[in-house]
Amino acid sequence: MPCDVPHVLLVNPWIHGFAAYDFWARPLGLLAIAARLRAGGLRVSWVDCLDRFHPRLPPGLPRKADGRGAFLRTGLPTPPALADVTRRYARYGIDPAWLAEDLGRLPRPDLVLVGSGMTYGYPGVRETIRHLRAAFPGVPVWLGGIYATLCPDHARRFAGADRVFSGPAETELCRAIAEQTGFSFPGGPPPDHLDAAPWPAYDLERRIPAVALRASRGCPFACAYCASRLLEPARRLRSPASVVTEIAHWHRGFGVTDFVLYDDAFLARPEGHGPAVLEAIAAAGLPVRLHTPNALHARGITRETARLLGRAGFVTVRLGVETTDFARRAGLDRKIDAEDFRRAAEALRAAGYRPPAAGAYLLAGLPGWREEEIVRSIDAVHAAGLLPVLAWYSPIPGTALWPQALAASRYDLASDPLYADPAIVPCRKEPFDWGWITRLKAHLAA
Ligand code: B12
Repeated sequence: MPCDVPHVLLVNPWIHGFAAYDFWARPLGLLAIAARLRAGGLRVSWVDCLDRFHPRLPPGLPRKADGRGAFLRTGLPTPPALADVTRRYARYGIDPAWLAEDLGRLPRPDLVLVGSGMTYGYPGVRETIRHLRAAFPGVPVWLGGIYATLCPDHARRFAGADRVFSGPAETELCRAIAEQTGFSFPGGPPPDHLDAAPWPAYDLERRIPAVALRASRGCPFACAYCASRLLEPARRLRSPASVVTEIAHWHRGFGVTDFVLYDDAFLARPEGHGPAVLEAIAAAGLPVRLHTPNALHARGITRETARLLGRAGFVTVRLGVETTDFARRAGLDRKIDAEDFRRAAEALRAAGYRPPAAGAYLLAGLPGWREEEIVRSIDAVHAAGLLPVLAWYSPIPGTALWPQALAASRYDLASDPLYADPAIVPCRKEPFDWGWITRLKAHLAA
């Protein structure tokens, strides 16, 4: 490899927070960028602070055969802004000393790229960047990803990066790398050519517990609580053949058996796309399991699609229901109505899906929502034969619900992304009743 080829190090940062578990949380965005740079001829290295298979990890970290598992958890002092929270704060991911060792074994990079996840996890991003600077003084560190996109000003002030990119920044990033390094390289297809983009570089990982992929980008809906439009403004579809070829590649070449769909609205408009993808996966007949931790669009579940889900190998199926109080949805979303929910639940049951494999997400902690309303939704989901799964609301700047979230919170939400942590139920006024969460959990289990 000639030495004038730039060496780019990509780093998946730690998560800091009150709770984190690997529910198939794969660094899809950063690995997609790694693949693009590698295809462009750059030297690429990869370090994952969330590595659940690091050789220095003590044995016994809980793992499931389907790709999920616990991160190493190390207690940290609670940030002063969250001093009132009685839960324990932690770093999730590998020990900083192991990171330092791993970085010490790498040749000095010309550039470091750091990804970011949930906005409220940013202290983990900041700590990661601090360690990268100590290991490679003078090397530029650039930041992108979800936190960088949703809170760009905050990221510029607090993350400690030299440059912050927002949104699907593939094209801008490749141009900036060429400018920074003086190395001109093909930046790959434009982001809307989904079939032509190189597959995320999961092969850079020590072990691939599961592969996350997308059959589409963007969302046709504009729900008041969701940031999808801010992160991915355009809806674009991938061909069924491309999805199947990627699954076969990871299965046959790397022995991956578990696959996760990260689509925002799989089975949503255009109606034919999702079923065509399912048909193609089923026709390939690969012995793989698929999971949808990010939910399926319930309106797209008919008796036929439910059967197809089973034939394609979908094991864990979640519907995005949010609330079964359908009159409550005005101003929030127009995704589904009572009839859609009834039909989807009935179709899943007819196809043989049962809890806990078949579940429905319900939002909890939205501004103004009362405990008894959530309890009613839990009961309705149980009655429909599905597992209710609570998704606690995380307020996001730039979404339609943000002004109401600001008004409903006991914190100054706008002052710090830490307050977007769903684990602290930020959109409730004081005195906050922690028993609320305990009671809902007990009701879920009942
Ligand atoms: C898949 C997904 C999940 C997965 C896990 C994802 C993960 N890896 O952690 C699952 C289902 C487990 C999940 C769980 C949750 N999620 Co979620 N999730 C998503 C979803 C749908 C897609 C994220 C994704 O991977 N996108 C695909 C990749 C390709 O995009 P990307 O990472 O942004 O990368 C692109 C760019 O950002 C850029 N990029 C990335 N890195 C870098 C680096 C550099 C240097 C550069 C230049 C560019 C760059 O390039 C990439 C290609 O364009 C988003 C919504 C959305 N549409 O984005 C919500 C979203 C991120 N989730 C959200 C929430 C609320 C949650 C939960 C809290 C839900 C709950 N209450 O339980 C949990 C918390 C999980 C946790 N870790 O603690 C919120 C974010 C909240 C916040 N405050 O940040 C979002 C935005 C949805 C929403 N409500 O609007 N989630």
